[in-house]
Amino acid sequence: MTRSGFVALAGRPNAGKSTLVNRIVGRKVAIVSDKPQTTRREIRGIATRADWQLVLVDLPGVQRPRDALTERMQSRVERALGEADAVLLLLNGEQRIGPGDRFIARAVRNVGLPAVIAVNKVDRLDRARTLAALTTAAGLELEGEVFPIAALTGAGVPELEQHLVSLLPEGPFLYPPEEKSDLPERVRLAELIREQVLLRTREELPHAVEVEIDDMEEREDGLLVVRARVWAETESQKGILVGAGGRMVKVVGIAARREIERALGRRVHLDLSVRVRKGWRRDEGLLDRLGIE
Ligand SMILES: Nc1nc2c(ncn2[C@@H]2O[C@H](COP(=O)(O)OP(=O)(O)OP(=O)(O)O)[C@@H](O)[C@H]2O)c(=O)[nH]1
Ligand SMILES: [Mg+2]
Repeated sequence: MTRSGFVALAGRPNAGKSTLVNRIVGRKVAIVSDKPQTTRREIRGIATRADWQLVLVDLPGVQRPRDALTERMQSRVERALGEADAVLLLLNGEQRIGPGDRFIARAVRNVGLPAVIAVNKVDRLDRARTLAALTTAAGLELEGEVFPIAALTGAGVPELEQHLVSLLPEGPFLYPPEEKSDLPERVRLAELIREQVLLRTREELPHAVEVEIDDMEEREDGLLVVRARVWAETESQKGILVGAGGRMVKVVGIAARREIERALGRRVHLDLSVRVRKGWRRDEGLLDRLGIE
């Protein structure tokens, strides 16, 4: 008999949720950055072995909603908790437990699902600090085991994975075994471009950027032409994204093209343009089109 089911991955922004999903799935299904609120959509990462299928629901980091974008991110988290078989609360071992963690712990208690806590980034902690982090994690009063892990290096991840699998109900696989993620291809590629923008921007800009694939066209010589739009909210943001003499958009384009070529396993021509769309984060129609629901 096989086991399969959904584990919702909750935690504050930057805890390392997407890094963990990529580690368990064994492929980059969710983009990662050192900026908070990197993940905007719910992304399902699917790990399949001979007798189990674990679907990890990578959620946006929980925080206080500020606009239509963050409101959608928040309600996505609540809905996902309602649909999961278990919840994994990921804590950043480098930080103290804060109101954000308590808020999530309370939400998890309220849905009454089996819960697991993982204290992440223990590669950055010595033994004493790791033990202290595990003790404070236990103080969140969630019933369930606590695991020390480093999603980045993989330390402790196999033990956590086995435990999560043991919480899944018996049943048939939910996705074809070769499927790794549920994101439409265009969104996956747009995210790879956004990741390159995040790597190179600071402060408000990472939050102000969204990427949309306009068009994908196969040329006769077999080259795939991808046209994408990078949205900014203001002209000055656009100026930064384009860069002096167009240097920034060029560097982003080259790096993103490499990522896209790796993801698709084929040669690609990437055509990037930067556009301004004032207040896109409050534009419900655009958010719908971008698949942020
Ligand atoms: N040292 C160390 N860094 C880590 C580890 N896991 C994740 N990180 C780093 O932490 C940062 C945030 O990682 P993400 O996976 O994007 O975090 P997230 O929880 O998905 O963040 P949001 O999508 O914003 O909610 C990145 O710079 C990662 O490289 C870890 O185990 N050790
Ligand atoms: Mg994330």
